[in-house]
Amino acid sequence: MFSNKEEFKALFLQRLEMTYGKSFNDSTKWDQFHTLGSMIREYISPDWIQTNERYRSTGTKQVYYLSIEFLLGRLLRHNLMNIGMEEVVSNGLKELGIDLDELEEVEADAGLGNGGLGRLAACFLDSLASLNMPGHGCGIRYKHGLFEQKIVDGYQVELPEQWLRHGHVWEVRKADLAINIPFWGTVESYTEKGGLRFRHVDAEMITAVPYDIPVVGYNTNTVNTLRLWSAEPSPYPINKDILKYKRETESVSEFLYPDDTHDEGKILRLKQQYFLVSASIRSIIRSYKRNHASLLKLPQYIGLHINDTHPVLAIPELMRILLDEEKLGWDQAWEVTTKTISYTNHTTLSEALEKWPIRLFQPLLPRIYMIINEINERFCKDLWLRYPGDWERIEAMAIIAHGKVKMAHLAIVGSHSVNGVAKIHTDILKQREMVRFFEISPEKFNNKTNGISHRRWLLKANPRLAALITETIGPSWVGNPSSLSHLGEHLNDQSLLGQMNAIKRGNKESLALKIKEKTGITVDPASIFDVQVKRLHAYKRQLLNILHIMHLYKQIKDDQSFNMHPRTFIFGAKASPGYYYAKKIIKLIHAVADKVNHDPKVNDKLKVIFLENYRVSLAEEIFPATDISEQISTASKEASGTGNMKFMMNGAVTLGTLDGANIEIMEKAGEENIFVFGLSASEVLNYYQNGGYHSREYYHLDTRIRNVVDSLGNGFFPGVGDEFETIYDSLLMQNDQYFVLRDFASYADIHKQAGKAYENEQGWLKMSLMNIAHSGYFSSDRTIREYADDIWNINSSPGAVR
Ligand code: 26Q
Repeated sequence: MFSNKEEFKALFLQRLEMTYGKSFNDSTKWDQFHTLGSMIREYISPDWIQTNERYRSTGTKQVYYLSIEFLLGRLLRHNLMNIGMEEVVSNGLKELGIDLDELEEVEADAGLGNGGLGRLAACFLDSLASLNMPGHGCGIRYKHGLFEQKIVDGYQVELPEQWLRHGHVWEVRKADLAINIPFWGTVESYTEKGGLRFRHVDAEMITAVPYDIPVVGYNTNTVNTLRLWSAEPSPYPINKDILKYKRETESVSEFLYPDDTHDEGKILRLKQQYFLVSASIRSIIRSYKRNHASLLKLPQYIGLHINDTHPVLAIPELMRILLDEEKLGWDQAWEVTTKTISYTNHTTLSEALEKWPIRLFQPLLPRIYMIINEINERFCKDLWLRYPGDWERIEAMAIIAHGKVKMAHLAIVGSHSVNGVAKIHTDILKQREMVRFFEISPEKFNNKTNGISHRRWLLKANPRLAALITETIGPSWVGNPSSLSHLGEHLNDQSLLGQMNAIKRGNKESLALKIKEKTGITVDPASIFDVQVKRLHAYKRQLLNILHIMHLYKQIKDDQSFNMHPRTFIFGAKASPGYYYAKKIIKLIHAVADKVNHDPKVNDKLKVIFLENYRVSLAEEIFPATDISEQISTASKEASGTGNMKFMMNGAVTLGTLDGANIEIMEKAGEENIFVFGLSASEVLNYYQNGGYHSREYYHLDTRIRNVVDSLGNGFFPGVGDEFETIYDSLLMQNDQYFVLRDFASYADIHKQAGKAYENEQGWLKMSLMNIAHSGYFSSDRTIREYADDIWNINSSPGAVR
């Protein structure tokens, strides 16, 4: 391969010309990107082989993280950085007249996820490999990732995303490892050695073809695998029109479902779930059997982790293999299954809890349904022994009830570990949402507060800040992010604070350029960059943010003496295509932006920006340029949040509610280094339980609220008719479910405080520094170590030093 700049250049030129049959001078950016990518992939290959060989020969336990989403983003820069070749390559390319930064932009984001849950899976893969831990990902190779968002006239329009148009340079297709997955058909019983057995017959087969992506650890020779399955027609006879069959088959891995809560109960989604789970587990067991004689020892060597309930069919599928193919008895199979499987819950929103109607489920997956039925009957019998006569409880806890399969119940019953993703979230699971399950198996429940890859979100996304940190406290934080805390010893280092300030300013200038290029609007890098980027959801309360901006606008207009530090409010958010209310909020943000940004009277004080098509690569430019991080969900609703951690690590100060991991951010950073407002989770839950909230009272009593709410419908926005009636109604007619008006005053107050604090530059920089210094806890390395120790029981397994 290559080990220095000259070798790199020579090989690069040779490869480019041989692959594309054109001279370097005629090559496109894309030819260059692809050449470089394939060189890096090959560079990684020997370590990839070695890693697999090491895991096999040492017989170490391996974990498979099953997830319907992996939101990887781009891999070029990340892989270069991890293998330690960024400088060699960047300098080599420069001498050829190529800018690595520009080449990086050619790569399409692998956007195979909706938001937090999918990005968490990607950060976990990075940490597993970087910690030399035997852990791999299993997912679906969607032909189209999350839709591309365009804004037309203030409305969201969705376009199919096209990340595979030029091929994915990191993947390796493994057609020889394809697996056929059966759907539909019936279950036949037969007897064998005197026992009753079952087999699935007359099924329609779909072939799952794996594409492997190497997951390269940072500064190590561990390379794990992300295996993504693609659906293709199988070579089996079929009973229907062949074109119809082809279309139906390929549709299984065509699109990622663009919804991050609502369970629509679509059969294709269920097909995707079984497709992922069955292909993954069959392939895992196939390779396990090459090295082990008995399936009874499976939990000693294999862990299967399910990312939310989406892959919960792993439980009945593993049972099916153990019962029908390996001929184990029920009790043995059940013990192996529950000891192998662990489950993470990511939400307490009831509309997000998956429930599948039996009438859809049973015909599609007849044998799997039978097994779930048996699991349910045995579980209900146990409950009956424990709570004799307590029908209400048994009905509420059953896995199958009222014509539906409850996936969360199956996940809890069929696994040995159930974890929430932040302390408060786990407490809510234990004390409320899953309290009855906690009562019967308290030992299963545990918390694993989320984390983020500090390598992607600080080292890669904010290289200048990373370099300054290294200059200040040495390089150890990269391997051990908790030593970022040493920054705290430099709180009074004027020169450090000054440099931090300059770096933030530089990052804001870059973002300002991007904003100009994308929207045509000029923003002032000296203004406070106040940012809310995340999926659009009522509970995340982008509405509270925009109503408050309307209030500021009115204040600036109405009160000549009103003074505040200039602010640039930045939004980025995709709404699920069918989520009418969320789309109205996007329109509202644009309507306000339109008015504010074109009013010269306020323009030295206020700008509102909506950045289209929020995604990982855009996020990498936003976090480093942010002053204030808006984390304003209705308390109790956001399970954890991970954007909050990315902002913190880049020196933004959180302005938020005591929800999700914000609480832990406050504990780490210190109460004086975060701006907290609003109802607490227990106050919110109390209102839900006992009533007592009347949004109209707040509307009538607070003129600020009345003013902004009225302007939703009184022609305040030129050209907008009864556009925002739904929003108005949600606040006043439907009693404001998410307590927007209840928290408004407190939100406005805390904004005032934050603005004042920003005026004290030294003070602000110190807050910022303290946030960075205490962000090490939120590295996904810490999270993964906790999963490894408490749930998976796996060890670091480093290779020999090269
Ligand atoms: C379910 C059924 C049908 C179609 C789609 C879905 C679906 C898809 C995605 C349901 C939920 C999701 C994603 C949820 C998610 O991202 N949750 C977030 O997980 C983060 C990581 O733990 C947390 O930080 C966030 O608080 C949580 O909202």
